[in-house]
Amino acid sequence: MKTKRHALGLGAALLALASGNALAAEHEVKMLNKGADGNFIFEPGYLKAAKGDTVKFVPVDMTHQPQSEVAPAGVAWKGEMNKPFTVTLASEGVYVYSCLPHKTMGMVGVIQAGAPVNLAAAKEAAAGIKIAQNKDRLDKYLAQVK
Ligand SMILES: [Cu+2]
Repeated sequence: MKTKRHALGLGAALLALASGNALAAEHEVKMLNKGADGNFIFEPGYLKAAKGDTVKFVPVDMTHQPQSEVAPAGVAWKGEMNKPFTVTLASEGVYVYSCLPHKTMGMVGVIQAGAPVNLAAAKEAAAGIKIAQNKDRLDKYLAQVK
């Protein structure tokens, strides 16, 4: 997992620390035809982040399109095919998302922003997602939410 902090001068960083402001991180999730754990997959499939962080979906391979399945506070989002897409994790909780054309192939992912305040509802909604292949992936990702 690659996490990139915004570049700040030391003075600004110290000021931010002194004032108690956490620096928002930008995370990357790759959209791949073939990954370390199988075909048609997001990497990382489970991502731990903080509220206020951003997640950039990177179209390493083509024909992928990220979309939310479950989001805290019901905030839905949808990227465009073959384009980088950035989501701000405005609400704390568990986000479950999928790739529109490859959802049934198990191209799904989980993002945890801060505390998993909606975990029970997220698990229930995730169980309703129709996945034909790589059925264990989503459960594996959700099991990492702590
Ligand atoms: Cu896809």
